[in-house]
Order: sequence, then C-alpha cells, then structure tokens
Amino acid sequence: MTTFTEPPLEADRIIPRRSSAATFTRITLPDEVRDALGAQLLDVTEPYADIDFSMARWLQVFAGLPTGTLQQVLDFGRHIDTAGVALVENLPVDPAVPATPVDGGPSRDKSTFVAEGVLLGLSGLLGEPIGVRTEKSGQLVHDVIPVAGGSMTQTNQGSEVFLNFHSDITHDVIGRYDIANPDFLVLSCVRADHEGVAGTYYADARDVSAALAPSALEALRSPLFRLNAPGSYVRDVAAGSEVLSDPVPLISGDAVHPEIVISANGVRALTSGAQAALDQLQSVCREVAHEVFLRPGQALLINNRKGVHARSTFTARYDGRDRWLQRTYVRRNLWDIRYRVTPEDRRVHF
Ligand SMILES: O=C(O)CCC(=O)C(=O)O
Ligand SMILES: [Fe+2]
Repeated sequence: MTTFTEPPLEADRIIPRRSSAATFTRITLPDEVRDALGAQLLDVTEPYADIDFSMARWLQVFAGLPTGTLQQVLDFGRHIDTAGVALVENLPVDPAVPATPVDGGPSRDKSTFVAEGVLLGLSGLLGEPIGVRTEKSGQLVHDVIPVAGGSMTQTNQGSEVFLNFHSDITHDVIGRYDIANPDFLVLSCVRADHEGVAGTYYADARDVSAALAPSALEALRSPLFRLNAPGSYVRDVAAGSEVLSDPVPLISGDAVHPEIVISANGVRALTSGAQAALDQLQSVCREVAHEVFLRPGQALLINNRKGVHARSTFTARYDGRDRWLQRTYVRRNLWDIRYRVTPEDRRVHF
C-alpha cells in the first residue's frame, strides 16, 4: 500500500496491502511552472460561451509544461501499459474559493476559472471532455459535493457510507453500460473535507486479477453479471427502479491488459458462483488499492477501463466548507459515441 498525502489520524480506513507501484504515477509540477500556469489560467474569463476555443487555449497553456511532465500526462492517456491512476500535484488554485454549494453545485459565486482550467486542461491532454444529460444535467464540469439527502447513497453525493469500488458507467439503450461510458475521469480537489480523511481509492485490474483466486477470476470473466444503471439515472429517469444491462463479464480482454467494469448502484450476479466471485472482487479491490487523500492543488487522473475507484466515508457538515471536487468525463474520441450525441450540443450525450 502506498499513501500519497497526509493520512487521516482516526478514520475507518481501508488498509490496502498489495498494490503495485507500476499501476500508480505521481506527477509533480515545479513551483515556477505552477505559478506561470496559474497566471495564464487567471486570464481565462467565462470559458463556457465558446468551449472549444477555451479547450484550445488551455491546451496551449498546458503545452508549456516541462516536456518530461507533459509526456508523463500524455503517456498516461495514450498507452495501454501505463498506470491506471496518476496523481498530479502542485497545480495552481483560484485566488479565492467561494463557499461549497450545499445543493451539490454548481457554485454561482465562482468568479475565476483556475480550477476549471486545471480540470479541463488536464482533460484535454487525455481526450475530449463530454457531458451526459442524465449526469449533472450534461455539464462538462461536474461538482462532486456531499448532499444531505444523498449522504447514504452509492453516488457521488454520499459521505456516510463507503462508496464501493466501481466504474463510472452510462445507461445506454443498447443494453451495455460499459461502451459509451468515459474512458477517463479527472478528479480535481477544490476543497478537502473538514477532517481531511476522505480517501479516494483505485484498484487496477492487473493487480486485481493477480490477487484473485483463479476460479473467481474465471467467473468474473464470464457473462454472468447484470449492471444496474447509475444512481442518477435510476433516481431521475426510472423512478427508483432497477434498469439492468445485458449480462456481461466484469473482467474482459487479454490477461496482460484486462478491462474491468463494476456498477456502483448494484451488480446482479446470475449464479451463486458468480455472486461469490463478486463478493471476493470487492475485498480484493480493497487489498490492492492505491489510496489518496486529495488536497487543493491536486488532481487524480483515473483510467476508467484499467481499474475501478472508490471513496471512504467522511463527515459532511453542509456548512459551505465541505469537500468539493470537480470532475470531468473524458472520451479519447467522440466518433464512437456519435449515436448518443444530442442535437443541441456535440459534447453532450444522452
Ligand atoms: O469522491 C471521490 O473521491 C470519488 C467519487 C466518485 O466515485 C466519482 O466522482 O466518480
Ligand atoms: Fe465514480
């Protein structure tokens, strides 16, 4: 296990033990680069009116990273054998951060766009940020903030329950939720939780596969699982009822480069053997996970196919000082998901 920022003193920590160094990358910006980046990002005002222009501008700004640092981010996005998760640190922050919105956001009081520039600039080095209509109303920048009504849910509004290891998936009428979903997520920290104990975890399918019993791995590689649609979809579109995918394997692809999918909102195993393998999967994820306590100025790049992520419990106070992450969903390219694009906006999908 590797802990990358100050660990919590007292918390219901999960104790990962068997993660491999090869599946984690740490990318640190030099101070002068952080400051130069911050000054340029402050110049961007109201980025959403012409988002493709803003993406071009941010790409230009991030092209000024030291070549080795830039390559680390690009390699993370383009290669099949690189780490599944990268912590980027010493990033610039906004000069003033308004209150954390108690309704889950977005904030109406944020007047500078440094955090958004960091988030979308990093996203642009990995691919194209997309919106999904049923997730955060199709916005490109998702606020991940604890919301009182959702504190016990398996969604990004939660805080009082461990958010199980999962992939971010999208409901899709084709019956597969792991095709049009994001290739990457970027999670950028605007404000840490009060106690600094909220942990984000990442379990790489390579580490998971190596740690599973062979019989469990075989079951997980069989199409014996139906994924429930995301909590936001079930809540807002399906009036709370399950909307299950076609039967799929949870681990697929060749042994050296496996892909993994797990839905946060429930996986239905079709046999008792599959259920036993699913139970083993969550505990193996805990054993092999990387653990990060995100702080302002840090962002996590998450490959949503190479591994699954999770979040610990933490205490929300709903006082305007709660934990606040900004998140993007990133596709390597938009062509393959053209069947889902909305007529109103070429970055927003059904
Ligand atoms: O809050 C976190 O650290 C991760 C939440 C999460 O799973 C997500 O935003 O997709
Ligand atoms: Fe997630």
